[in-house]
Amino acid sequence: MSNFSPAARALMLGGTRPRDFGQHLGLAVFVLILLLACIPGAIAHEFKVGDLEIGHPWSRATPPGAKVAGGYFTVTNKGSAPDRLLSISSDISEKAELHEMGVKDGVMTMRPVTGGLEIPAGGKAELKPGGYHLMFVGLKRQPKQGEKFSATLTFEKAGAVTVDFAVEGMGETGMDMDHAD
Ligand SMILES: [Cu+2]
Repeated sequence: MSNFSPAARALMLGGTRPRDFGQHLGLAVFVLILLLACIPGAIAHEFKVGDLEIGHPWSRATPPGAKVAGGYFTVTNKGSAPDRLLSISSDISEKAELHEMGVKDGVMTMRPVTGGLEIPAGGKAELKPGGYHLMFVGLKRQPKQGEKFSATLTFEKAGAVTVDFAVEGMGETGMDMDHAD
């Protein structure tokens, strides 16, 4: 053993370099997780009303002159009875509707949902691009990336709650389309 250089010995013993690298990588990941945990507002924001949790409401910046903007979030129902999203209102638009998007005869369409959206007991409803979503119709101004605007969601059982929609970039999903109303 004493005939080998320290480097060679280290290599034979399994090497310290790869292990050091692994430790540093682990530390870097740990620090990154800490950093993300310290700025929850940038990652997710959440609102509660009754048994419902509304996760990360977000919208998208719109081009000048746009008349509508989408709204997306998840609703988790921690209760033992189903609830229902009945109506939405916001100062940013004349009115706000609940819409459903789907493909019919190969054409992407969206239509207002009547009767509200059910949030099953112990389950969740997801409003996202390409599926159920809110539509802020008759925009009074264009939502700008990086800002937040508030909207009030009214549920059948849990009642009303005002949440902040975080405005993200314009091309956030690549699913921009004309509104068919
Ligand atoms: Cu729509």
